[in-house]
Amino acid sequence: MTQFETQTQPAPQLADPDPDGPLVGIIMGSKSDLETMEKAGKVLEEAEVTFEIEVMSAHRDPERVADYCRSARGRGLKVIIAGAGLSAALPGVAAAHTDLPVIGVPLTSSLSAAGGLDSLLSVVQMPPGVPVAAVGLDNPRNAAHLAVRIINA
Ligand code: RP5
Repeated sequence: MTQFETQTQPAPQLADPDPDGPLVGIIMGSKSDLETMEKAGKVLEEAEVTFEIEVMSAHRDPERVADYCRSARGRGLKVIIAGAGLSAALPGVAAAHTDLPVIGVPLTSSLSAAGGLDSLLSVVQMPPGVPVAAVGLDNPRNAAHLAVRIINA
């Protein structure tokens, strides 16, 4: 590990995560993202992969995001899908608080700059050691397909 890399600390594993609990956590920065991000849930439903879906903003609810991601592994989640628009910090912040795979979904919104390039770069340009797997702009379906592949790997 170089001086510029960080090591994400995994949350302690609970003794008995709920075997029927969700495997994928879908989170997003705003209610305004929900209609788009629900498409990831549809793909997971079709693949019969259990999931939960919640709105939490890295900027507006930072403590909630940290708590959710730190407890994710212990609750039995295997992958986090995080969608956000504008200065899309949510996927990166999620990856800072868990060692689970995080798939970022850059989203457009009514205030997007450069057609959504703002969120695309915010999701992709993570520092070494804190990875986020990014899918295309407004493409939560691919995030779900990738989550299924990760779970079945
Ligand atoms: C981001 O800001 C959200 O992910 C959303 O895409 C965008 C706009 O949010 P709202 O102002 O609609 O709540 O944080």
